[in-house]
Amino acid sequence: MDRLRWLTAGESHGPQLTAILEGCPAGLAVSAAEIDAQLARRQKGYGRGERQSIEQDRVEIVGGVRHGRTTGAPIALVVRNRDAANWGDVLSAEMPGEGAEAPGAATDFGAGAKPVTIPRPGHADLGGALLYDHADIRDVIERASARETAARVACGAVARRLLAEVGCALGSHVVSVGEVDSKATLTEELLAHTDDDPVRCLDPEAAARMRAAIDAAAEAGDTAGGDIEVVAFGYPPGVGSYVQGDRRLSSRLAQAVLSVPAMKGVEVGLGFAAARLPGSRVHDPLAWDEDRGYHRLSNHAGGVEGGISTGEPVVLRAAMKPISTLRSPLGTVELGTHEPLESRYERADVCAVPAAGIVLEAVVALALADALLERFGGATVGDLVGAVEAFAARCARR
Ligand code: EPS
Repeated sequence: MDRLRWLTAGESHGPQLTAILEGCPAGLAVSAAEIDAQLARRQKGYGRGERQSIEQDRVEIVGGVRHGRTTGAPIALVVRNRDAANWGDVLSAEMPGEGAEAPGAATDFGAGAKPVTIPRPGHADLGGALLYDHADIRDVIERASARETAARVACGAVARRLLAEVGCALGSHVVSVGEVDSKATLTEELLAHTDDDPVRCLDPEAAARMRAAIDAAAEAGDTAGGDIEVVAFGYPPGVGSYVQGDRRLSSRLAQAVLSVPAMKGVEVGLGFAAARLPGSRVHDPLAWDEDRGYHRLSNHAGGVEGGISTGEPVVLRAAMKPISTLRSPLGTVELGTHEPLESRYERADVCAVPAAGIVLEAVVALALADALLERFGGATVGDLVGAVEAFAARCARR
């Protein structure tokens, strides 16, 4: 993350999420409506909890965009937390005054002034409390919450717009939930249909069974994970490099995928399956014709060879673990007293795999845009597009 940098700040139940995206070329058409459309996609998905009925995520663009176009300055984005109104001064930056009481202190989802001292297994709770020496795990929960991903999706929406300028469009679909696998393949034509089903699965028969699996998990007080595939079509060839490990496009994409909370595995192209196949069934034969120039006859590599984009679709898969907050408790130990206890429940989703697809699209778009800008530069969108076209013309002459 060198050329296009982004940072987020804010707590799950604090006043707002804040993001700064720096390095976007000038002249890119950016609108709050387009960012809001991405934010709305992230809020949906079968298996979400009550929180999404409180939030209606909307972005405020407060820097770097003038009259609908980026200026080249850092882009500042704000997404307010509507739920903050239910948390009184629990998250306030100032010390609450004498006798101040948090509204919602009696609710079952954790809004209260009482310190949280029981770490939930699978969360950042214990590690965070020990790392930052917090006596109240609330200080960890608030920032470790996947609520933060709304800010990433806002940044990612800008990156998507930039990628569109060079003819690249990306999307995602859910390929498994628990034991249920989808047989569908995401094509460019299907990009407009990935959100038609509430589990975001393109195989209707599998989608029905995925919904049943999520219902069964909810019934059992449990949670469900799954796999998500992200595909970027039309990403220019020649981005990334083999010359240094951190320049490999594949390593940058893997880092982006694993930066999303709950992601435990990542595959590029055939991924883990490639290890079980002979080389003759893994590697993509090369070809050349007048229309397409150099190309591959298959795309098992997932659009990256030698750390360089090939021009074929970039195909990534992410494995998401089940949400760590369970209604049926697991064993834990109280912070400080060391008393063995059962874990506490704090309102959460049963399955966030469909929503995670939107977050993965955002971080992948940001990583692809960053690598693209690093390779082709550009103070303006026109500079960038011109450099991509010049490289295509150079390749066509070889
Ligand atoms: C989350 C817990 C839930 C989720 C949240 C992530 O929030 P709450 O504690 O308010 O019920 O809804 O995700 C979001 C708020 C969101 O917008 O995605 C967690 O602990 O990570």
